Amino acid sequence: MHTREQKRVLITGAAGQIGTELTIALRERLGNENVIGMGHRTKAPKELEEGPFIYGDINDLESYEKIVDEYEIDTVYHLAAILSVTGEKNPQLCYDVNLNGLYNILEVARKRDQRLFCPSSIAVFGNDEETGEVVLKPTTMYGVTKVAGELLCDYYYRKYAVDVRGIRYPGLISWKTEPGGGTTDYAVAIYYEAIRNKKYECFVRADTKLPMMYMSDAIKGTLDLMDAPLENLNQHSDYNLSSMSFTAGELAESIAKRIDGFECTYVSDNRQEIADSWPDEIDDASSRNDWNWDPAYNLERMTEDMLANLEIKLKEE
Ligand code: NAD
Ligand code: AKB
Repeated sequence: MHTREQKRVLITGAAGQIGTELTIALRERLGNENVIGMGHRTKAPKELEEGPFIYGDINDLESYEKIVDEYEIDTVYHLAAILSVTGEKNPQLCYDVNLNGLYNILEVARKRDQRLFCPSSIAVFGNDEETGEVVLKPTTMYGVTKVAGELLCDYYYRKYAVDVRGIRYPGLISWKTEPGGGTTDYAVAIYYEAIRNKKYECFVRADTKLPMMYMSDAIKGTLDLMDAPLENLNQHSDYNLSSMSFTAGELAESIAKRIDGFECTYVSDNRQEIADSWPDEIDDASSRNDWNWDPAYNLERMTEDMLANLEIKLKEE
């Protein structure tokens, strides 16, 4: 079975950190009118005004089905979710959106033979209490929903042949749309504060090391996985993806090299515990082997690009 062409695409969570940039990238490929952004409560970003942008709730099955049928959607990039920090504040909402919402997306895809992209996260991992090894035993509700979501997606592939694919993204760093509700958000906020105030108070310790990735690599990975021939894939919803790992202290140093007088201080809060439960590196050999994953950015290249783009963006605000 080969990979089917995408003609009419829906992106849930289109106003979010990844959704904004993925919508732009897909519109460049398929044409503005063929890529429908779906927001929930967040206002549509200016960059998405060129094409259709509608509002919907993935937990409202009937209205979601209407949207999919009205626009004759054949592929869904399902980015709507509740992230780790918000998930710990409201575990019930996190479960509802990340699992009941995903179930709706999968059921609609099964009945209409749609292709799906459903991302996961490094949050699926946790440390085994006895051995200290990194295992699929997350301690956050977000992580629990992400592991269960991967299993649910793989079930739909095996049982119903729904072509659903997914990546375990690391913490994503970008300048177009600010992240919110995540543990890795400090790695974006630090750039904004470095430019605005030359100082940042980081909510994890300086030695906290996590896998991270620049948004343009994440978008490239997403498109490459969706383009890959189905027969090349040995996994479906749980591809590890990595490009760089650094400590909060190393991130601050890479900024201080470029912004004279920048100072970062560190005051851990409850987000430290979440960060400590995640691995500091992940092995992405299967993505490299199965669909030629090859990231372009390291920490220094990313910092150059982030600062250059944010300087312009913040001047215009
Ligand atoms: P985001 O929080 O920026 O955007 C998610 C969007 O989902 C929000 O705009 C929100 O309005 C929408 N949403 C929430 N509830 C909804 C509902 N009931 N119906 C419809 N929409 C709803 O998230 P993001 O960072 O762009 O993440 C997108 C996906 O990538 C998620 O699955 C997330 O778990 C995954 N991911 C993100 C990162 C990262 O660093 N950004 C890392 C790993 C995995
Ligand atoms: C979060 O911190 O919750 C996300 C993620 C790594 O999944 N950025």
